[in-house]
Amino acid sequence: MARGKLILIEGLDRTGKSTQSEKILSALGDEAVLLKFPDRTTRIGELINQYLTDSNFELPAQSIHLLFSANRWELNSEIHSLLEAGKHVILDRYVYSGVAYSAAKEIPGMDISWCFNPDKGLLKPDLTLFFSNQDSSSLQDREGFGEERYEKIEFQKRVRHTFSNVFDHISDPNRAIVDVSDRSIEEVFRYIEPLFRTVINKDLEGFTYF
Ligand code: Z5A
Ligand code: MG
Repeated sequence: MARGKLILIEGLDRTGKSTQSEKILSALGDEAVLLKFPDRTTRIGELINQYLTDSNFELPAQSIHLLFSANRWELNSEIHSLLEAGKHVILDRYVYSGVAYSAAKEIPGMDISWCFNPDKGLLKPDLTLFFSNQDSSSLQDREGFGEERYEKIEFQKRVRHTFSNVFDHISDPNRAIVDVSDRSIEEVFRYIEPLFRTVINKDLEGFTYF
C-alpha cells in the first residue's frame, strides 16, 4: 500500500492556517487526518495552553521551548503509523513555528540552531505551505487577535523576520510560500488545492526526517 503524505500548513499568526487545514481535511475526507500543534489535549499540551493563555504562569523560555518540542514527539509515532496505514496527515503548525517563535525572543544562547536541536529526527513534511502576508498590522483586524501571549504586533514582526532566517537554516525543497494578503478564504484554497493534490498523487517511498 502507498504511504500517506505529510502536509504542513505553517505561517504567521492569524493568516488562516486553521481555516485552510480544515478545508483540506474536508476536501480529502476519510483519506486524511488533521493534527494541530500545539496539541493542547495532552498533559504536556495542557501546560502549554496554560502558558499561552495565563500571563501569570511563567516558565523559562528554554523550558516552554522544550515542552513545545516534546508535544511534537508525543505524536510522532502516531503520525508515522497513520502515514504507513495510507492516511494523509495534515499538520496545522509544527517544527518551523517551534523554532521561529522561540528564537524570536532573542534570549542569549537560544539561537536558531539551539532551538532546532530538540526537533531533529522528527518526520519531515512532504509539502510545507507557509502562509505569509505583506503587513502584520492587518492581523489586528482578524477575530480573536491579542488574546494569547505571543499575539502582540511588535513580537509578530520579529517572528516574521525570524521565520526567514529559520528557512535559511533548515533547507527544504518541498516548501512554498503562499501570500494570503487580500485573498479571500476561497481564493487561498483555490491556490493551494493543486499544490497539495500534486503531492498526494505522488508515489513516495520511505520517509524523510528533520
Ligand atoms: N507556538 C510556539 O511558540 N511554538 C510551537 O512549537 C508551536 C506554536 C507549534 C498558539 O498557536 C501559539 O503557539 C502561536 C505560536 C505558538 N502563537 N502565536 N502568536 P495556535 O496555532 O494555537 O494559534 P491560533 O490561536 O490557532 O492562531 P493562529 O494559528 O495564528 O490563527 P490561524 O489558524 O492562522 O488563523 P484562523 O484561525 O484560520 O483564522 C483567524 C481568523 O481569520 C478567523 O476569524 C478566520 O475566519 C479569519 N480568516 C481566515 N482566513 C481569512 C481570509 N483569507 N480572509 C479573511 N479572513 C480570514
Ligand atoms: Mg490556528
